Amino acid sequence: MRAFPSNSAAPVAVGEYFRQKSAQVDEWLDRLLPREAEPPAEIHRAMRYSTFAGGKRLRPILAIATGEIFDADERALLPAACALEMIHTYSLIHDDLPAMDDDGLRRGRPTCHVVFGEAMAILAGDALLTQSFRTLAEPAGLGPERQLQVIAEVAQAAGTVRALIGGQVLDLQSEGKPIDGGRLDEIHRAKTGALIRCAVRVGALVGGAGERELAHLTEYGEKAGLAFQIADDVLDETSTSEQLGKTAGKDAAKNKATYAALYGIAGARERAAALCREAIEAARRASREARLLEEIARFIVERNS
Ligand code: GRG
Repeated sequence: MRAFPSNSAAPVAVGEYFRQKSAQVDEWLDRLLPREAEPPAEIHRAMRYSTFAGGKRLRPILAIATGEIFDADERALLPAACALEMIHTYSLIHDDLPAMDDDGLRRGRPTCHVVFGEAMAILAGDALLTQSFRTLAEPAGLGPERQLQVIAEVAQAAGTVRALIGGQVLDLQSEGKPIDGGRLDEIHRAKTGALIRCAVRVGALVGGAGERELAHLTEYGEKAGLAFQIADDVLDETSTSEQLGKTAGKDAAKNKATYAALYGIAGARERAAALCREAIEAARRASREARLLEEIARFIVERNS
């Protein structure tokens, strides 16, 4: 299924890759989510409203790019990649709720609770999480052992131990308190990094990567995940809400600890660049076919939204 020369010496057109794969992810998401008219229609409208609001699709694309290194079967890879986007979208819906970040803008649109009400937004998040695991449990030709491994991997990343929900808890508990770089890393390795690391591992597992490759790719995912959050903190301070599609400057306004606040904009950029270089080295150790992962690591720190 590889449409791009990931093993070629020529620079890979990462922008074009994102465009093609985003379109493919959107097609599969459309197939995998309940139709809008399906009763009770309101919840399906809310799920689709937030899912098809124009996200970058970074997590599914990381899973796909990693799976393609091992010539993974698209019929197993695409649903698994979409399951990750469902979880990511659920986390954004819940993160924006009044009880959490209380935000009115996401992916360039009013947030789910602003349009559908708080109760429906909570349910839309819950339903996307549930649909994600239903998708992962559908027969995918992977064999039961590998399929269970993928499901367990995603459940771990979405959970509380060094994972999405646990990171959110640490983040909430740290508000208004002085925290050091180690604690900030701990929060974001969990809150943001776990799902990015998981995306790379899911792609590798679906593709049947060996232990050695999986270890190097895991390191890539961890470094790229943290670099992503540092870049996000910098963008929060240097971009407008229009550019980001979400409310800019929110963390600073809430006096939250961020990489930009802790290290300064230049210092945070340097740290992100160093992590990007380390991620690229790990990807090279994993495979000579990992050129796209190298380009995606660069995109993660150089992006402007
Ligand atoms: C409340 C039970 C319960 C669970 C939710 C809210 C939550 C747990 C976790 C929050 C996780 C979170 C929102 C992390 C932020 C990660 C981040 C930087 C998101 C932005 O990702 P992009 O830039 O967004 O990839 P797009 O819109 O492009 O997909």
